[in-house]
Amino acid sequence: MSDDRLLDRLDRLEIETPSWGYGNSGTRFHVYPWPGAARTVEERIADAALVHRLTGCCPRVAIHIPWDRVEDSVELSRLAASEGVEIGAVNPNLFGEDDYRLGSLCNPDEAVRAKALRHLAECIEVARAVGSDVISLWLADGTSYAGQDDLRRRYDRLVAGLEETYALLDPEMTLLVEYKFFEPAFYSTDLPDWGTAALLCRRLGAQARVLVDTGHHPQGTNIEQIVARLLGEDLLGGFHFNNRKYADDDLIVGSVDPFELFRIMVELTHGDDLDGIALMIDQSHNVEGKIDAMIQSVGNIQAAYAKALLVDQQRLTEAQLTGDVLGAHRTLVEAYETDVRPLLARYRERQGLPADPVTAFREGGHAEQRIAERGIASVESAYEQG
Ligand code: LRH
Ligand code: MN
Repeated sequence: MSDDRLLDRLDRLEIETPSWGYGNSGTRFHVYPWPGAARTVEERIADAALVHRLTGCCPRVAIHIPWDRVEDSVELSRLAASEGVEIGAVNPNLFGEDDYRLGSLCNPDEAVRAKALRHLAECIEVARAVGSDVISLWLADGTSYAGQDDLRRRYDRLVAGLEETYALLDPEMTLLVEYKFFEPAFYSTDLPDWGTAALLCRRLGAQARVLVDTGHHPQGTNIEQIVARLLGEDLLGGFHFNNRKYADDDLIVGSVDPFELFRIMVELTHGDDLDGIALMIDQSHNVEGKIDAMIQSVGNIQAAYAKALLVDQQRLTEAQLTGDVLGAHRTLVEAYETDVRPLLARYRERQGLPADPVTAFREGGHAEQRIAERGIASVESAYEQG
């Protein structure tokens, strides 16, 4: 692919950042407060807007309800617009309340299921108010002991709950269905894998699509093959990019296995463009600064995307069709081993962006300004809240 075509593709690459990636977050052991970290939805949007100004490719910020709930959602979208970004996917939260101990849509208690549906209806209303057409749904629902509940009855409840939710969507809305193989449930998860998510999306209809969170698979899973399958079935709706070494670690995307991220991008770039596929980041920055970690993440995605676009598809296909195993593999690795930093610097230069956005953030006084304005917000981990 010519550099110009590649630069055009980079110009069109859009990455959505998560509001929850800008605030203090941690593990059940401790939450280490970061100086100047965002404390309110307004500050989270302001930080997302700064990331967009420095990278040029993050025009939307995903919100999570109730973490980002406000009185006037229309006002929130106006605030975002005044900062130069839009509100992206609206993420319901059906795990952060006592009532959801035994699940939300899959809960044996009908009253709890009804409560969950009311929350989903509220999130669809918020999406309408902020001008978003994406509801991004993850369910923590599951069981922790064999026999705790009937696995088929839970699935039937899940289907019924999702069908009621789907019926509430406006025609232009998309319901992203996110799966995860375990945690916080430790015996069965009601939406554990891509197959279950795909079956549900097929059952619901064309507005339902599968969301692949790169941290939600058992070790050794071939995620790019899942991506290829979902693309082939026109069921892929989007990604929650992050990286993990062990479980759902939510580390910086590409920080543990950049070759895996590249392989995923190779499948994504098979087609002509990424229309209709939401590229979103879903991370929690427990020991590092939030904003520069997000900018680093965006850069890692851009680099993997650029390398994937450099794959000599014709040579690759020839090698594959003639059974030249090593030749095919080397064609892929050649693109992966290409240094795309000069190309990304040209892309940024063309867009009037800083050549190295992380350095621009670090040397731009942005962190110091936020510490002066916001100080250090104290937070307690799950254990400390007692
Ligand atoms: C669950 C998950 C989901 C979000 C949450 C913040 O592990 O990936 O996407 O709601 O993280
Ligand atoms: Mn996720």
